Amino acid sequence: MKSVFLILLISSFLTRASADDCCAAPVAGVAATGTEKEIETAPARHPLKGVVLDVLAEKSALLVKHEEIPGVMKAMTMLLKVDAETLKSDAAKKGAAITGQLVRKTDGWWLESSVIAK
Ligand SMILES: [Cu+2]
Repeated sequence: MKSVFLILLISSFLTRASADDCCAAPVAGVAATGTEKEIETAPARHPLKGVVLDVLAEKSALLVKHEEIPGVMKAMTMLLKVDAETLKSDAAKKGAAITGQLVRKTDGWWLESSVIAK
């Protein structure tokens, strides 16, 4: 019983740690003063290059392995929310090499204007 609790504790910690890796240190100004309101009024857009590893239609999201985005994120694999139109497009296919705009919104990271990389 005790070990089950410990595993839960560790896994929740790990989940948090990886989320922090991804989302804690974006633009300096946002990190320093970040309220949700500020992020909402001025969503920065960051060019992203990556490969679609999976399509999670039920979550309206793509699992994307993206290159480093200087000053925003190291190279990593993460879930990115996309709109319904993108979800139906060629950019939402497993193995597709894509480019797009990474945008941080109050509900998480979005990939916008995503197209097949040329
Ligand atoms: Cu990322």
